[in-house]
Amino acid sequence: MVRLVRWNDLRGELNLAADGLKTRIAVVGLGGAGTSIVMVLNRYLEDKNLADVFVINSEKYTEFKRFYFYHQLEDVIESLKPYRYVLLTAGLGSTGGDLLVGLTKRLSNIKSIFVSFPFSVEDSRVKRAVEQLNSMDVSEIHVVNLNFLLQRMPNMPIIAALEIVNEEIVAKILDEIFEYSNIKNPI
Ligand SMILES: Nc1nc2c(ncn2[C@@H]2O[C@H](COP(=O)(O)OP(=O)(O)OP(=O)(O)O)[C@@H](O)[C@H]2O)c(=O)[nH]1
Ligand SMILES: [Mg+2]
Repeated sequence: MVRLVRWNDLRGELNLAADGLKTRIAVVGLGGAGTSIVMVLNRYLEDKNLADVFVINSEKYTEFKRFYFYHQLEDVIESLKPYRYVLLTAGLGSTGGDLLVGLTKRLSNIKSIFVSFPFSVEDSRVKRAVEQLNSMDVSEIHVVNLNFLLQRMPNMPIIAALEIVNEEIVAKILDEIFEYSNIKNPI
């Protein structure tokens, strides 16, 4: 007996993006925080053909297939133009945040943005983060306020708490990747 399945389910089983084999989603991590976030994302994506991960940073601490230094911004913009959906992630108040804002002004395919808002003690970063948020004209901006960490996990070392935040941001990014791919989130 031949088993007929719904196309969306078959596409999911085969790990295909919505319009065939070509990946149409790019996720870009900018700066130190953005890089840490996409490193977690890479662990979940493995080599599934669901999204292409880009990294833009001043230093390269590990091997990435699509790595760009800050001065290569024009190259990364050209590489991102063909994608249907581009998702950006960074810690605001930083160089990575400035570059993220820059990308929103240069690309018309940015679908959503995932950022963290700095701790109150990071004085100058807070001011810069507010400016960065105010200067973006993107409807889907998801912000994690790092100050809530102090209430939620007051006794946790900061590095461990940030790792949990990064996992939460990645979960949201994965939700969107699956939504755009028309695949039920299996995770
Ligand atoms: N979500 C998240 N936020 C982080 C993490 N590490 C730092 N941050 C926050 O992100 C802000 C920016 O830090 P980085 O991303 O390292 O900054 P950068 O883009 O490398 O740029 P500069 O340090 O300004 O040169 C910090 O001030 C923290 O508020 C992380 O692992 N995850
Ligand atoms: Mg840094």
